[in-house]
Amino acid sequence: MENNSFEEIWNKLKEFKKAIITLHSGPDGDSLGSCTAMKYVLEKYFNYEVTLISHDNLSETLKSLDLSKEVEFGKDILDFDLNNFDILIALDTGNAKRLGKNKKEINLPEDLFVINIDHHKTNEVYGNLNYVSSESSSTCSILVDLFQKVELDFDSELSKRLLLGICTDTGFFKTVRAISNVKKTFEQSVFLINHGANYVEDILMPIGINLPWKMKKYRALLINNAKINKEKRYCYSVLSSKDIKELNLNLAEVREGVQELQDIKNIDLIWTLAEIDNYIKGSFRCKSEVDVSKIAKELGGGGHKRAAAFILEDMSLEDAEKKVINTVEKFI
Ligand SMILES: [Mn+2]
Repeated sequence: MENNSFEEIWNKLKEFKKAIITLHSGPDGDSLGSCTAMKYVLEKYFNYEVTLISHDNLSETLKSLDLSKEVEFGKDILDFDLNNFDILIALDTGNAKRLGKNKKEINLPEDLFVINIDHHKTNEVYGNLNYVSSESSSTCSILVDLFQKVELDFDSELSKRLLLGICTDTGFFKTVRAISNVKKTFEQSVFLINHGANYVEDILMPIGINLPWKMKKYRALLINNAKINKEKRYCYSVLSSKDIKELNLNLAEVREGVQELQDIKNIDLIWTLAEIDNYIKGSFRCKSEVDVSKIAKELGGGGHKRAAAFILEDMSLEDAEKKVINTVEKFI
């Protein structure tokens, strides 16, 4: 399906006044960066009234940013009467069921206008206007393109918010996913720094090199629990709900773990399985040409070619482990 143009999206945004925006489930830096950047622009240029919510908490690290104070936590979009809003802006959310709380089903009111901007390859194109670019490093990167296209004046606050998403979604310029777009990722970062974002003070010090001890322990546990198949070049690690409760990790923090395994020599494909209350969250990363969004899709999830995720329900951790190995081996 064709994308709508940036002009169409921008002109549509001008028509409205009252928006609801939610971070996606288990929100990350790109979700926080893109949602707060969009809020900032709508308020500053179009006098919008923006309700910005997140059902799930951020990681301890992201929560410590001042930016997080703009978000009302613990609220889902379905806790609101959506008829009270002109527009829902979905950012960094490939599937409408991941808007806010992870849901089994979602039926949005038919007269609620939806704009969907995202970089997940498996985006289900559920908006009235859609812009999906799986080549982009992050949703923040797409917003840089959009705001440049309409010749917006980038100030330091906007630049900082957008740089947050680019840095975190590329794992600080390390994620293999960004290789197709390395030059653009760096160019956009320099552009944002030239427009007032302070990489060291705003991003690197508070997030890049500021991990809570529990996150380091989580990473150590992932390594200790890891199983490696040298011949098939994959590695995975499984965490029980007991492990996760002992470390006091929320969903956003659990989602950050998989990157710990992605730099192992002679391993192409990695995944983690984490038991969270009544479901199992799985995350893939890949360095080879295997498209993990396809594997995740077969397991009921989705994502990017080199980074994808899924949820398994009504299954023991042991059964989930077998099911994922069987599915992976069909693709490699
Ligand atoms: Mn993203």
